[in-house]
Amino acid sequence: MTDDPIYSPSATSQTGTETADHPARRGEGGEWHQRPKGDTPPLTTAQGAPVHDNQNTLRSGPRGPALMEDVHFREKLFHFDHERIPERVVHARGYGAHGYLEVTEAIPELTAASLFQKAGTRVPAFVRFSTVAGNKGSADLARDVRGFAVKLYTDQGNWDIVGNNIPVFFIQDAIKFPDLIHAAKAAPDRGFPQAQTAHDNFWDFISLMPESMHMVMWIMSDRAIPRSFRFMEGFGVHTFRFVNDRGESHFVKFHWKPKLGLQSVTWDEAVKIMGADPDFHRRDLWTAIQSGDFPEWELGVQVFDDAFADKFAFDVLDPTKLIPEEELPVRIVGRLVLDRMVDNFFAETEQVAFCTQNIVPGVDFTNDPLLQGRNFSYLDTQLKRLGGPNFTHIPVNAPKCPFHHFQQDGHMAMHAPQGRANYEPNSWAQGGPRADPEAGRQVFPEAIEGEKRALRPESFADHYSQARQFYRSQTEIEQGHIAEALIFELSKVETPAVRERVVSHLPHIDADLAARVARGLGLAKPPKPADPAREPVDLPPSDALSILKNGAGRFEGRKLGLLVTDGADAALARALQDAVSKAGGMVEVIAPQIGGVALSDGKTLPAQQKVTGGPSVLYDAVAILTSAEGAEELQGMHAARSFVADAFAHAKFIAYSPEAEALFDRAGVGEPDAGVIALNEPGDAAAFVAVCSALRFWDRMG
Ligand code: HDE
Repeated sequence: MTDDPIYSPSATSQTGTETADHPARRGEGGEWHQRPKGDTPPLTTAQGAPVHDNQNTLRSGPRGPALMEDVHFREKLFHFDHERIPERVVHARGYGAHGYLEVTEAIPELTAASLFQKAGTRVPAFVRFSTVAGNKGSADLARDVRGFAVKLYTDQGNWDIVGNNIPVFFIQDAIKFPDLIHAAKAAPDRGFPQAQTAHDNFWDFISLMPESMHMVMWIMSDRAIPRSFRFMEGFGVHTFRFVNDRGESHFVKFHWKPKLGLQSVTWDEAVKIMGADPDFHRRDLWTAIQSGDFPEWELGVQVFDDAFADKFAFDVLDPTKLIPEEELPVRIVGRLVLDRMVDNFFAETEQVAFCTQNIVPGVDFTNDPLLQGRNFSYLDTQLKRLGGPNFTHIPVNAPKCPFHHFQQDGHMAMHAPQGRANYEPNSWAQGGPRADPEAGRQVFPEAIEGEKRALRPESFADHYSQARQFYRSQTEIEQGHIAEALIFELSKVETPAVRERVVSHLPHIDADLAARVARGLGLAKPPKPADPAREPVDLPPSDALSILKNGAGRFEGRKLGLLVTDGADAALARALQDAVSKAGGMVEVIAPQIGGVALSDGKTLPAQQKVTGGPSVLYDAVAILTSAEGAEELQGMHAARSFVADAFAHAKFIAYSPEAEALFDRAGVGEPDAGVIALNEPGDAAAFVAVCSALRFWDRMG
């Protein structure tokens, strides 16, 4: 069905018309009752039979009971009743898009994977971003890890890199995953809170799991409240193996680096965005792709050998550790571009089934205990979620290369394999496929020995050193955000002993951080530090771990909120629009009415938001252009005053026309600073947009 109003909505009130006297029969009434016209296809049942009435159930007499034999009615409701499938047990809230991976550097010396043999090779990709803890309908800006799952449709089968936007994880062994997720999700007795970790169960569990401290630093940092999927990194997390065609293996960690740089929102913005636009991230991706502004990431690899692994300070199989880029640079080997939204959210984004065990020849697993557990879990979960073993028949999950196997039958089988050979070996002429030792997976013949025991390796025992390294690699502003996030979350914890137990881990990370959080919680005295399994050590700071040290340095892909009133200077408005568009950004116009405003030249500037629906938290920078009367009108509007006050509080760059100045006072904004810029003439617009590439005027928060 197209968006065009083929049917007249005015006719939707047709109810209670006796079938025999139906307007369509009488050849009158709403256009939407009429027979299909032109190329409008007839409505049919799922069996293909044309439907004769889609407004009234078949009944006995005009006010009598409905009849069982109304097959269309029964089929319609039967199908509707079964529209939902179980949501993902984690990562339920997500958004996907299509694109491709282009290899920019061939690496045949590292891997036999066909896609890496030649620079320029492109393979189709499907990516789904997600939050972990919330339900399907939760808000996008929850403080949470973001999933970054990539399915690559190669000519050797599907390869899934099911990663996150944070390079480490909470736990070291998959056996703890259900506990972690139970603790993080809504409490079982009360069914809340949802999509947040600011509650007793989560912090109780965390306080008893020192191995989670490194990840805790990441989720309390601004990484957990990204501005957009487009401005966040992705990581494969585990150490994998590359295996080349000589059977030689290297370890590898996967990275996705956003072309437009990193950017996050502040916590106060996140809280307000969740109310103003719970779909903020999905709308952002949708808008970018629909307007041809295709998001792009570089694919990077950190490749190392046994010698590096042996001398590295931590176990490379421990998923709570990363390898700093300064110690092992990331080599860029490809680019991932998302250039097409799905046709149908359910068919593709909801039904896509990522599985860590989907690898291609040339890529192999390591013994990371989390990865080993995941290799069981993903296949298992799809069976429940998608209702049977044939989920690879769903187009988004099907390989795009030829495939031949003897798996058969089961719920919803879509393929009709031919011939009698459904086993192997067989001696039939058309005997079907056979395993190919050369083309098939090259399992790295790692020598394994050891006693069969349930234990945690000693080499996984240092839980604090990398947490300290992460914290100390942040700018002061970012460190402040981590401390504030911890104070916020722990202030929602009702049990004092849990708050204190969390704080007892912090001195091993940083004494100032511990003192600040203790003060912020009003603890009478700092708790006794927890006993570390191993004393932490100081590691060199890594600039790559900070968002602000890797500032985007551009306004490209960002959004300016332009608050205007009738009579605003037309030349200024146009100059701003031009300057933003030249910088690769977008302008959204906010006006007292959605009908837009008449600018000083009498022309209408259409609006996309009414002031009450377009708070400044939705934008990266704002401009306020008014006439003298317009400024007065805005001063009387709470939403307009909040627009300015919030933009100021969130350290945004703010441009204004001289007439709008009085609004700052009324909004309670302090002394305007160097981030608040007057636009006296159209020529000032480009300079303002250039300043905006710093994204925030942090001095205001310092
Ligand atoms: Fe997942 N995870 N996970 N996970 N995970 C799922 O699979 C699991 C882990 C990640 O957009 C589930 O299809 C276990 C780490 C993403 O569809 C499930 C363990 C990382 C997605 C599952 C982990 C991830 C999932 C739920 C501990 C980052 C969403 C629905 C051993 C590297 C994929 C589903 C999508 C989804 C299990 C830990 C990333 C239940 C047992 C570490 C991005 O199979």
